[in-house]
Amino acid sequence: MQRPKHILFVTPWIYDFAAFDFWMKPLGLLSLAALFRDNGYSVNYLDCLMDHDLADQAHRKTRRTEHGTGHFDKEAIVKPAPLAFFQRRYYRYGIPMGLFRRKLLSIPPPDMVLVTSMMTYWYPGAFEAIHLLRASLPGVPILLGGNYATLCPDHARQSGADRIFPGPGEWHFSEIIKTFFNDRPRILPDFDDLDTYPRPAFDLLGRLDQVPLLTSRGCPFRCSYCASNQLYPKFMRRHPLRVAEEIFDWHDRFGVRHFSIYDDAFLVDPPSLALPLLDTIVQRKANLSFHCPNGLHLRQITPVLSRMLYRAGFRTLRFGFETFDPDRQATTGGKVNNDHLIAAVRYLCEAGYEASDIGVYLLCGLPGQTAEEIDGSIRFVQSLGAKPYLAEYSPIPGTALWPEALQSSPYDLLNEPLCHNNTLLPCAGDTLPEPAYRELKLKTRMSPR
Ligand code: B12
Ligand code: SF4
Repeated sequence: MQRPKHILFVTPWIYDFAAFDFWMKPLGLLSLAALFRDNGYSVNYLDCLMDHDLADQAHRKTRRTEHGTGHFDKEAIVKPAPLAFFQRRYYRYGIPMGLFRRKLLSIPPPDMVLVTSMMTYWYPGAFEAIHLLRASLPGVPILLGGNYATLCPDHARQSGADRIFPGPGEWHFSEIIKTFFNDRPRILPDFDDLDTYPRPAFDLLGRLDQVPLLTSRGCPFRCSYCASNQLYPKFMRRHPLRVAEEIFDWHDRFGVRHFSIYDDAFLVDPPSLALPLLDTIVQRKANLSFHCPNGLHLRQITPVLSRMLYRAGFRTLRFGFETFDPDRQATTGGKVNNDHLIAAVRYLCEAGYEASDIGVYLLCGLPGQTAEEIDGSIRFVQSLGAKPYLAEYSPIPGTALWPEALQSSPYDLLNEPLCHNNTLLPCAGDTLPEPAYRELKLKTRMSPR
């Protein structure tokens, strides 16, 4: 009998001015690993961001929280030429190069490597990983996918990968194994039914401090600054009971107590997903904690939903509010208005949350946005006792706001994804000068009145 083909999955380093592990795990890449494994392939995982091997952690300088966040190890590096002008240090976040090479040698030689990518402006990490893999594994096909490959496919063709695969990897699975191994799939999900997709192979990470959940793909809204619809044109959800089964399975088999929610639209239409799911979690009395680093929708918050979120253990709440300016709320997609925020804070507090537990994302640096607008939004959030967080705008190719982003930015957004980096505030013009931005950032840290 033929030995099963070995497939290696790689999460690259992050090259950036700042990066923090805010419940970050390679959910998409490990979903593909699960699909390969279900089809009889043997799979391995190499994480450039973190060493998951407990026996090999002596080099680590950074600590992690017990709920699954923490700093990455990092090394200061020379800025790439397009960012040389920017007065901040630039880092490679993740494990040392030497450890990467050692780990690569310690696993069975792969027959194929799949590299993922997340932010468009993190591509140097993917390029570096591909370069090193190519040098160590001559002749082995290296494939690149993920958000960068989906949003900047032409640029990604310079990565050195043999092929790039934009969009959900599941859609390409048959083609990949046919092209490279002349194989045919034994098991394929029904692409229109998320309940048939395999669960991400997080077991490959070893000890699990937290597990991210994806109960849906896409979003029914169409906000002008957001990539959700390009990445997942159709809004699809899982059955709440399948999600509950997944949660309790991670808990029962791996002792996981902390979960993060990666959905773009977790709370949309609560009776069809959130309410039955929360109800099942409450019934189990399993003492779990849930964290929502990716913003939740405010307009769905009702007294009932607030109580259920509280009782089910939703501890880290972040909502996408973006601005208190009604005109901008309307022109960017109309997902929320000020009354939604006022009502949500009231209901959540009545349910048991402290107002300061309620994190509210505010977009900062949109084309034409003024410091006064952002200041007003911060004050509005603080006047309710909630906690504002600035989300610096990263322009994304293909979004409705992209043409305006190109016009407003002094940088070459079109040809150089490094310039999408939100730290640059690439589309903030004279209406948001750097000192004003720094002052606003400080204001978000002041205690609410
Ligand atoms: C969860 C999330 C986060 C998490 C972290 C997640 C993580 N794993 O690292 C948190 C909350 C921390 C986060 C933070 C930010 N995020 Co974010 N995030 C997301 C989100 C919602 C989901 C990502 C995800 O896991 N998707 C689900 C899985 C299934 O998809 P996937 O990983 O892409 O994998 C699939 C395919 O890509 C493909 N695939 C993947 N790899 C490979 C490899 C091969 C070989 C193949 C064939 C296929 C393939 O197949 C997979 C399965 O279908 C996306 C939006 C989205 N819907 O994707 C935004 C998104 C990526 N984030 C974005 C932004 C702007 C940010 C922030 C900058 C926000 C801010 N202003 O502060 C920060 C930056 C963080 C930092 N500097 O450290 C933007 C991207 C911007 C850009 N220019 O690239 C996105 C697209 C959201 C948006 N509004 O448009 N984010
Ligand atoms: S509601 Fe959120 S996820 Fe949906 S399109 Fe708007 S910003 Fe994107």
